[in-house]
Amino acid sequence: MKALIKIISIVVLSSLNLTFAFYADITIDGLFGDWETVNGYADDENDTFGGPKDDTMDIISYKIANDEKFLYVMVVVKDDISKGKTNRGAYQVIIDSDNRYDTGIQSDTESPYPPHKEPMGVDRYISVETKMGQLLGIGMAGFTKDADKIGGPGEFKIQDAICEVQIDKNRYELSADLKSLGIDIESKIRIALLHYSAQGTVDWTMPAITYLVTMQKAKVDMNGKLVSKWGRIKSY
Ligand SMILES: [Ca+2]
Ligand SMILES: [Ca+2]
Repeated sequence: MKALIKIISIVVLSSLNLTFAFYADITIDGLFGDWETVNGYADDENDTFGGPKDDTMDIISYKIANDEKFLYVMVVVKDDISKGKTNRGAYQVIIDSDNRYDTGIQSDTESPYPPHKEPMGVDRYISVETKMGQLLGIGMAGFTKDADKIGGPGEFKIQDAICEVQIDKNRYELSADLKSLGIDIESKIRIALLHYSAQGTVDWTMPAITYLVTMQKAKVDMNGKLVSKWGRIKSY
């Protein structure tokens, strides 16, 4: 597992500024075999901050995929989520749906987003909520284009969003419908993960990944070399 994570880290480092995409057939059922061929991104281990050490918040790696109707995200954390001791564990996917900094909430101007490079204009977020390690549910919320404050009049719940989540020990997988996310097929979005607990422990992945929502399998634009490399691995 260590070796695998190392390889993933090298790929991520050598591919900064690339746009990744991965059309895949994913079922949200708590089984993770269907994620095997999807690109992985690594996050540092033991890099939570702000509150007491909480390994159920510590992001180790994650994957993003889509089909024609849904965005899929799967995340591996350091320890079993069921061991969580916090009143609120928030496992959030933060999305700049239109890849525009000037719409939604500017992530460098508002808490709870910690300081970071390459900020984004957050338009939607998906939140998986836990209490003392037990799954409470999943929901989606959004910000209007001119929103200026988290929790202000520009924030709204998206009640009819179609979201699903399954947790298996130290990982979870979720889906959310592209329509509610305000995402068009063949468009670029930016995605980051933000985990935080009621105790104030935070981990997140920034700067955000630029992701191309596409119908084409494993399409990676802007750098042909990486495309063919992934293509070969996939077809092997
Ligand atoms: Ca981490
Ligand atoms: Ca935006």
